[in-house]
Amino acid sequence: ATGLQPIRCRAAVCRKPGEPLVIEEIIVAPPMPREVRIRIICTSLCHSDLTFWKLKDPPGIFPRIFGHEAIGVVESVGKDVHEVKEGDTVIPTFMADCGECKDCLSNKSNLCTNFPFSVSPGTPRYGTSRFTDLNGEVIHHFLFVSSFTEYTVVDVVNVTKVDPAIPPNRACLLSCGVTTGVGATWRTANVEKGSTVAIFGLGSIGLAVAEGARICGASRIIGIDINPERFETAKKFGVTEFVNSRTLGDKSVSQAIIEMTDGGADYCFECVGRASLVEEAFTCSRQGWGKTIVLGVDQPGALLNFSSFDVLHRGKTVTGSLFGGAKPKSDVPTLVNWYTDKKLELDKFVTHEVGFEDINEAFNLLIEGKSLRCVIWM
Ligand code: CXF
Ligand code: ZN
Repeated sequence: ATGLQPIRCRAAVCRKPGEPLVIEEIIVAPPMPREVRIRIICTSLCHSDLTFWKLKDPPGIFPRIFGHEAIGVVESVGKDVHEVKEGDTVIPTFMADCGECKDCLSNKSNLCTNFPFSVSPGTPRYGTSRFTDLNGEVIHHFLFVSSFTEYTVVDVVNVTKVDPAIPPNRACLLSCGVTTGVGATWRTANVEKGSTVAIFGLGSIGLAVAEGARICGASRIIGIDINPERFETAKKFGVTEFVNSRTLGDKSVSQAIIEMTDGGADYCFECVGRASLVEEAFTCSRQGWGKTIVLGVDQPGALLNFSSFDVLHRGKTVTGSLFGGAKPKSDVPTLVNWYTDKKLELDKFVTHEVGFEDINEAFNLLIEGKSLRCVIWM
């Protein structure tokens, strides 16, 4: 370990929105108090990286190091870090778990009050950057993780120690996408055995919801998408029925689902990020106990439109599920155990693996819809 010295290493820097990443040498400052410096083993590409990589406004958050789904080894720790030590294998998460606030102490919430989630360009505790280029220019962080670099600095509230025995190219998926989808069924919705589940959007998050629903013992898992090719893949994730929303004619998706389920689905998950789809999901959730869980990210300021009648007279619920409602420091290790016990399948999510120098290929595969998860090895 280099202790409290700056490290010079390679990073895939995004200089301008939407432009290919450039692998360059950067300087990574030592961790500040309560921070840890991590050597990234591997990272995978999540759709949120694409969303923010493309984003032209608000301006001023470039150059930036993206990546937030990863696993690594602690290289050094800052002052007052007792939870992890040099050599520990850790999973960084964009959600914090301070373990001390009202939310972290409650089993009902994963929304840390002391370190709330935001898309800040800096670290959570200081709001500053640990990255500079060789000209001394600041490079910004992303989602408190920034994993497209050989070394990164993450606050101790954003790292979870895990069993180093788990293969890193599987464990990294628990850093964002798979935990979000599986957590949404297990932690947010609490899907019971025998339930009927409807999933809007069969990308990685929708498929992780299907995996979670299968684990929870749902008996019907209905996948809704515009791309019929996705159904073949979805079958491997436990999806039992498919609705192509493009070929329904005059019927709306919700009408189709209500007919298929004799009154509506018990749990509806929106995994696309479009307000109109949340409304469709809400409409086809069953009266009395139907729950709609919002996972997709719409434009900031997007409003949801549904009737107060449906809430009051029909007893329906809508809820969000950031990181699947999972608490990083306790739930991520549980999911690691589920993988080891062969209860949770992770292998099928990894469709591609590339070396760090081919990181732009991982972007292209996801943009073209060819990959679910592409692991990038450092
Ligand atoms: C997302 C969650 C919602 C806001 C943007 C980031 N997380 C990870 O992909
Ligand atoms: Zn993500």
